[in-house]
Amino acid sequence: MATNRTFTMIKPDAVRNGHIGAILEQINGAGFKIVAMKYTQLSKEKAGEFYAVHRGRPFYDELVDFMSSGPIVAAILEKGNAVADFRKLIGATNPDEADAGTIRAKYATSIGENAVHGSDSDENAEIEGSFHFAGTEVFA
Ligand code: DAT
Ligand code: MG
Repeated sequence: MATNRTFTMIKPDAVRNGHIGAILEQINGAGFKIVAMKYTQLSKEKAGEFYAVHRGRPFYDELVDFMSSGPIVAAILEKGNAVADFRKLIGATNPDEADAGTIRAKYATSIGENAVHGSDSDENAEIEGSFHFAGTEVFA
């Protein structure tokens, strides 16, 4: 994946709360093009694998339970400076610390259930995109 791509998930809380449409509109409005997208649900095993870097941290089990608790929207997004610009668009991990107007400030309910995922590096964007999508499911 090129460095102008990032990976996102609309998490189960935001899906349950009816925010898929508003979040996708904000993502498109900020200039991101959707090059891959699916509505799916992670098994506990898949969620654990996706967040393996956090294994052993006190919130890991809760995170895995939450991320497998309902459907998500997974997508690969394209834009110049995608990773950094998308992290700016979603705001801080803890919604209490997220800038006003960011997706997490508007739609997250807590630090654990924070509405959206955004990759933290080009390398992880590539790994995470490939985790969810086959090459034939990505439309440049
Ligand atoms: P981010 O999602 O902003 O990249 P992260 O990679 O540090 O944040 O953590 C991954 C997810 O784990 C995060 O979106 C929500 C959960 N999490 C992180 N820190 C937490 C904490 N202190 N308490 C509960 N959940 C937490
Ligand atoms: Mg992270």
